[in-house]
Amino acid sequence: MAIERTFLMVKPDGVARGLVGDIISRFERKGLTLEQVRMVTIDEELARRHYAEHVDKGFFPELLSFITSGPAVAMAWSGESAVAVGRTLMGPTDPAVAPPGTIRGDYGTVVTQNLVHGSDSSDSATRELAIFFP
Ligand code: DAT
Ligand code: MG
Repeated sequence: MAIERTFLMVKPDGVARGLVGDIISRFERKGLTLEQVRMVTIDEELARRHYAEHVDKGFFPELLSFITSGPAVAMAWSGESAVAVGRTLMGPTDPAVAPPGTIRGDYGTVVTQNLVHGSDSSDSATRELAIFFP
């Protein structure tokens, strides 16, 4: 048992589709606590820092184009096992195979436009929170 912080973000597709309230509500109803929130339009430099582990991947150009395409909602959340809880509510990376009941499973069909980002470990959370909430 440990209170953790995690970085969650509604990506540009989620904002454009009017799903910010639904997505925030899911994390709230689960029992996580919203600590900080801000809208941010991610530029290339920020995208390369946030997605540093992916810059050399074949899909990075598409990811870059998508993540910089409009405003996103960056958030700091806290709670018991917040990192794992956030990932569970998001669902697997590819919405096509994400189960119903998860954010990606309920709202997406393609891997690039998968609605949400969530830290995948406590170390990632620390790194990502420092980028978006310095
Ligand atoms: P996650 O967002 O579930 O942590 P990730 O860190 O592996 O997934 O990848 C970051 C984002 O990059 C992901 O949300 C969508 C995109 N992506 C990942 N794998 C991809 C692939 N094979 N093709 C296209 N986009 C991909
Ligand atoms: Mg990831």
